Amino acid sequence: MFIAMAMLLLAETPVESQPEQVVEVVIKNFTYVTKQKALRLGVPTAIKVVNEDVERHDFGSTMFEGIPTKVEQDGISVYGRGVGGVMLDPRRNVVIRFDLERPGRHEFRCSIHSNMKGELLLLSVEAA
Ligand SMILES: [Cu+2]
Repeated sequence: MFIAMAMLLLAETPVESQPEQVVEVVIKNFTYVTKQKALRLGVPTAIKVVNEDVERHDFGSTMFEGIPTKVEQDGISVYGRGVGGVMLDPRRNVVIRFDLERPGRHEFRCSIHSNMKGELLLLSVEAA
């Protein structure tokens, strides 16, 4: 099974001028490998996707639907709403920037290799 699970913890308190929070997704041997730390809602978020394989892969997800998203690579940014995903040639990487607004379960998958799937679980954490 090529499933990578990521648990992303979200605090409910919005914080202004928060530095960007980063999620790394490495694609290696037809698997999504994620490194994650606790994330907060309403804070600028960057997903860095690195394709270490010699195959082309996709990072596709509905998690960006309807929210302003910026895709950056080699000094070029593509921005807008309704980003469906990003295709990565071998050995390429990309940064996807957006603001986390919706807690919940967000699946991502490779449209080229149907057995490649991963999931980001965005949990809204109540302050004690
Ligand atoms: Cu793939």
